Amino acid sequence: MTLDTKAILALAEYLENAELKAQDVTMITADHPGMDWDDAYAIQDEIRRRKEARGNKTVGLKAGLTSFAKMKQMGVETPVFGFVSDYMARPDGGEIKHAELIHPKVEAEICIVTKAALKGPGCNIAAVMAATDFVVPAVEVIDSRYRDFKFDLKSVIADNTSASRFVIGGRPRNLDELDLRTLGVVLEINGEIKSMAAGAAVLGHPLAAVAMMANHLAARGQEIPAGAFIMTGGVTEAFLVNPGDNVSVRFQDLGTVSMRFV
Ligand code: OOG
Ligand code: MG
Repeated sequence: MTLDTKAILALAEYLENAELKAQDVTMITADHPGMDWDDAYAIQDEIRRRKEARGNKTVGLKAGLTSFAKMKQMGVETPVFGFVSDYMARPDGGEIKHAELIHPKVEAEICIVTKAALKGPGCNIAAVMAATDFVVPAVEVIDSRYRDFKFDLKSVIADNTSASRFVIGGRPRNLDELDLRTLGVVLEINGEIKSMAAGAAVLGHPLAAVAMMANHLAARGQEIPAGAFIMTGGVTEAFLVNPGDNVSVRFQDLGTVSMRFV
């Protein structure tokens, strides 16, 4: 840690206000070039504490920057971890108010719900398979609070990995009915195919993102609890959306997730 408690609290407030008011801000590393990974996650933890103190429930954990497409798009090489809150959820087929957000982008995600806790270090794909209750598809709406959606890793971690909205849809399936590596995903906006990918785009296997998350949490004295909803990260690159856009993502064997921006 290089930042004191006062700075952590102030930066959490700065970033959370930017989210809640939908106003972009400058990257925090510009003013705090020496901040480290622990500082970044401490700021994110404080944002989570603020939301929970206000009565918002933390309803899921997310991995981000786990696919090669996303790492390339954002110019980074390391996955990041964050959380989603109850108020971020929107129904499948529903509307998302664009004006509540800054510059939202959509991305397709393969998600799981756990039936047992996962504790690192040493967590691997097999352990994640054993702890997976079911697989469910989602679309994540990310909305970096940073100007022009430009950030470095520490800034985006502090900003809760751009978490903003998410839509769970399709149909849940058991893991033994699926091959998550070859599972195809087609993302369409207004009926036009924007991107296609397979699950293996996420770290070779989407469950590798969950193992990585368990090991990341272990280093911080935490674990993934049973019953946790976990998003493994965008399979394709993310796409900017505008008011009026219809987004529909088809997941092989898992159905479709759709939403409209108004
Ligand atoms: C960071 C969050 C990335 C994903 O699935 O890759 C993310 C960002 O790109 O703004 O959620
Ligand atoms: Mg994501």
